[in-house]
This record gives sequence, C-alpha cells and structure tokens, in this order.
Amino acid sequence: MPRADVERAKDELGRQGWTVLRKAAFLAHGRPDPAAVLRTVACFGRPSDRDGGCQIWPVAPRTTRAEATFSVRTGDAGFHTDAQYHRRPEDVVCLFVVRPAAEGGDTLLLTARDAVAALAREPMARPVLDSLSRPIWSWTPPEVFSGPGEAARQAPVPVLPGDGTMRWRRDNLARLCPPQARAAAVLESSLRRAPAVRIRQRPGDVIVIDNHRTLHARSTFTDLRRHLLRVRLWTDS
Ligand SMILES: O=C(O)CCC(=O)C(=O)O
Ligand SMILES: [Fe+2]
Repeated sequence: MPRADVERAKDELGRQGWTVLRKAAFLAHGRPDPAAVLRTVACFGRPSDRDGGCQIWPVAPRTTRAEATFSVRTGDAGFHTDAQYHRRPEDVVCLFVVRPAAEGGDTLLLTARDAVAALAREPMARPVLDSLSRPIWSWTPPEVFSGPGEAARQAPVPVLPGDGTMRWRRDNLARLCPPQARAAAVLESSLRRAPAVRIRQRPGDVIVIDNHRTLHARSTFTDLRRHLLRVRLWTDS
C-alpha cells in the first residue's frame, strides 16, 4: 500500500475508530494471498494467533446452527467487540472481504460513544449505565476456541469502564443475575436503534476496526459462498 494511503487510514482509524481500505491488493484471481494479507495488517499492528492458533482466521459459513459462533455460521451477528472473553482483547480487528454474500452480510459499525449516547436516551438509562460500569460481566469463549487451556473463567470486568472503551457480546455472556439480564436487554435494544454506519462489502475491501472503541455487527445473509478473513492485531499504543 502506498505510504500516504497507510497514513491516511491510520489517521482515520485513530480519529473515527474504524476505516475501510478499498481495492487492497490481497487477492490473486479472486483467491486470498496470505503473504499479502499479512503485509497489509503489518501497517496497523502485530497479528495475534491466540485463538485457534493461526493469525488469519476464515470467516466462512460451515453451519446454519444458530448457537454456533459468528465466523462459522450464516445469519446476522449482533453488535459486539471481539475477544471480549479474554482479560485483554486485541486492539484492532481487520476483516478482509474475499467474496461478499450475494445479498446481505453487510458490516455495521457503531462507536462506543454513539452506543452510550443511544443508551442514555432509554427511559431506564441510569441503572443500566450503572450496572454496565461495574466489574460484574464475563463471557464464555466460543466452543471452536475452547481448548483445555481456556477452561479458566475470566475475572468479571465492566462493559463500560468509563474511559471511552467498551466490550460487549450478547450471546456468550456468562452468569447473569436478573438485574444484569435486564440491563443487557436494554443495551441490546438501544444498540438496535442506534445510528450505525453500514458498509456494503466489495471484494478487496479491508475493514479495520478499533476493537476497544467501535462495535461491529453484520446483517443477515444465507449465501454459503460468502468468504472473509479475520485478523486481530496488537498495537504498541
Ligand atoms: O462476518 C462478519 O462480517 C463479521 C464476523 C465477526 O464479527 C466475527 O467473526 O467476530
Ligand atoms: Fe467480530
């Protein structure tokens, strides 16, 4: 990638919490070139291989089971941050679009700031914000990643620690007491109403997301040929 484009993308990622590279050169005759993928991500950080033991993880449907994790099934994915079940989630998530779904499968992006603003407009906002800011939340790793080493439970953390960051994923929350379940439901419904950015994917797109400051989601799809690659990154900041 030309240096000026890298600088522009990094600047936008810093200011806005996400950026999209169009027509990135990681496809050769429609097939992804892993070396080119790794060269692209190197502009933004160091790839993590912590979950699944590989740096480049395929996001391609193998099942329609609703309980399966997002990367292996069709259908929609609610707003979330990645690796929320780890003590320290990776800093950046990159989604490389190899082949978009024939219909749907769009990426939706929502900054933590806009998510909190949407939540603040809910009638029961105060107790919900209070609950989300307490260190009482934990998540279970998806079964595709839960090897023997993952059995240890995460120490509970806040969803909103108060520093502009957020960690969230509805479907694998662990141990919810009734007030927490209510708070989770209010947050989820406010996320559905919040003003998100919609990215219609094209082959060659790279969607680069600040995993602490921006939630991502995807609209529903059924096309079994949809194919993305996901790389999570550590940055030095
Ligand atoms: O399929 C997508 O567009 C995103 C998948 C995703 O967010 C994930 O696997 O964590
Ligand atoms: Fe994700």
